[in-house]
Amino acid sequence: MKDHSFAIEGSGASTRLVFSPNFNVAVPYIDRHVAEGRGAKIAIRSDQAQVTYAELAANVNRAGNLLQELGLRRGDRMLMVVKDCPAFFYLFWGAIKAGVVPVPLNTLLRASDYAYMIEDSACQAFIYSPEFAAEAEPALTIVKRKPPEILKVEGEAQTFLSMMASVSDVLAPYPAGAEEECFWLYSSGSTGRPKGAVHRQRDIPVTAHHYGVATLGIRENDIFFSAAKLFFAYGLGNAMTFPLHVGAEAVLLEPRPTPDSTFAIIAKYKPTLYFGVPTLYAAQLQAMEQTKADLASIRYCVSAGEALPGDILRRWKEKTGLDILDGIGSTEALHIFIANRPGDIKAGTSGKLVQGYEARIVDDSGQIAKMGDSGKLHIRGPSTAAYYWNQPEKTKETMLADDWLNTGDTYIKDEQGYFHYCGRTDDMLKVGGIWCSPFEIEAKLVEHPKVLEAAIVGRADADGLVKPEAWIVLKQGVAGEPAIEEELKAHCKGGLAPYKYPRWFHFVAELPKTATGKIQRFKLRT
Ligand code: 3UK
Repeated sequence: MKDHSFAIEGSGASTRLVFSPNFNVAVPYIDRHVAEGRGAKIAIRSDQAQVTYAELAANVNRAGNLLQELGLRRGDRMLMVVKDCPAFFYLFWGAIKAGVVPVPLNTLLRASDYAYMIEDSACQAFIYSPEFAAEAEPALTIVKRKPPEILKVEGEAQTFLSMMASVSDVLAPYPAGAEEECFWLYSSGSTGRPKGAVHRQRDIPVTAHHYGVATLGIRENDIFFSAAKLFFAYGLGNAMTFPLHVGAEAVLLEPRPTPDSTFAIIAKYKPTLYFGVPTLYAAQLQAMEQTKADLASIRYCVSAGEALPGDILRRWKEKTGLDILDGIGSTEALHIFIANRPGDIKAGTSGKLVQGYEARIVDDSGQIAKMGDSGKLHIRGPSTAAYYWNQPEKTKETMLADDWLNTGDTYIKDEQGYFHYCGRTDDMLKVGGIWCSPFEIEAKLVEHPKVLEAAIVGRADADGLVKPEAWIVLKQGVAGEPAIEEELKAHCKGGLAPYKYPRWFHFVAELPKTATGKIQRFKLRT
C-alpha cells in the first residue's frame, strides 16, 4: 500500500478502513488533491477569501515549516482560538503535517477558560485571531507558565500569516501512523474543568467515510456550509474534513451565524449541504415568517448538537420542502454515530446506527437493557478518542473496557432500530448545541453579593429547546424583584461564555437537598 493512503474493505455494517503503516492524514486530505489534478479547484470560499486546492497545499506547507522554525516538535501542542477562515485550515493541517498537535478551542470562551487550557495542555504555542484578543490576551496574564510562542493569526506587526509568507512552501510529511496522536478537542464536563480528548490520525477518515460518504452521501461536487463553527467537532467535520475527504468546496462564514447571515451565505454561494443546530433552525423558521429564504441549492440539511424536536423538522419540511437529518455525535466520537439519513427519517429520534459503529444500551445493573427500555448509551467504533489528557479518572469513567465509550446519554432503541433520546445521565445541558455546565453557572451566580445559593437546571422553551433556568436563594434582606434578574443576567454574561446565562429566574427560600447537602436538581426539573 502506498504511504499515507487508506483503503475501504468490506461492505455494509462490516465496512472498515485500512491504513498504510506510514500514515500522515495531511497527505490524503491536502496533497492528494493537487496530485489528482484538483489544484485549480476552489477548496475554501467566503466573503473574505477564495482559496484553491493548490494554494491550500502551499499554505499548509508554509504553516508547517513556520511551526518547525518556531521550535515546535513532534507531539507539542498548538492551541488555536481561530475564527472560521482559511488560516484555520493552514494552522490545523500545517501542524499535523509537521507532527505538531493542533488543539482548536471554542472561540466563545472567557479568559479563565483559556488560561485553564493553556496550563492543562502545557502547550508550546498559543495562536489566536485578533477578534478574540479581549479574552485571549488576559488569559496569558493569568497563567503561571506562558507558552513560548504566542502569535496573532493576522493584524498589525508580526503575525502568523505575515511570517508564513517568507518560509518555504515545500514540506515532507512527518512519518506517523493511523493510531498515532493527531489533534485534541476539549470537551466540557459536568464537574471539574474541560477534558482534552486525544484523537488519532485515523479518526478523521473514519468519520468522513462512515458518516459523510456512506450515510450522508457526500461527493466531490458538493458545496458544504456549516453554521456550526470549525472549533466544534461537528463543524470541523462538516466544513473541513468532509469536504477535504472528497475534494469538494467548503463555504465559511466568519461572523456569528444568524438567520440573516446564514440565508445570505446560502443564497450567494449555493451550498448543496447545510449543517445547523436545532436553535438556529428554530430561529430561521421564525425569520422566514417575515423574509423569504432561497434554499434551492440545498440537497440535505443536517442537525446535531442537541435533540431536534420533531415539530421543528415538520415545520421546516412544510416551509422549505427540505428534510433535516438529525444525528447524534460527540467530541469523543469525533462525529455522528447514530443518524437519520436520506430516505430514512423518523421525526423525534436520532435515527439508526451509522456503519462502522456498534451501540449497546445498558441498565443500572450493568446488563443490556431489554428492547424498548431506556438505559445508558455506550458506543464503539474506530474514531473514538484514545483518552483524556491528564485525566485518568475521567478516562476510566468514559473510555470503558473493550473500547466502549460511555456517551453520558440515556436512550431507548425501538424495534425498527431507531434510537430515541431520553436525556443525559449527568446534569449537563446543551444550549444552542454547545455544552453548558450547571455547576459553572451556579459558581458564577454565588459570586454575586446578593446571592446565597443557586441551582441551575435545563428547561425547554416554546420550541422544545433547552435553556438554563436558575433557582436562587437570595441573601437575607434582599428582595427578589425583576431588577435583580437583570443584574444577575448581566453578571453571568460578564464572566461566562455568552450562551450560558439563565433565561428564567425563580427566587426561593431554600433549595431541595439530600441529607448530605447535595442539591437535588432533578426535583427542580419538573
Ligand atoms: C448531545 C445530542 C440528542 C448528547 C457533536 C455532531 O454535539 C456534539 O458533540 P459534543 O461533545 O456533545 C455531545 C453530546 O451532545 N447531542 C449531540 N447531538 C445530539 N443529543 N440528539 C442529537 N442529535 O448529549 C451527546 O452526548 O458537544 C455533534 C458531531 C460532532 C459532535 N462533536
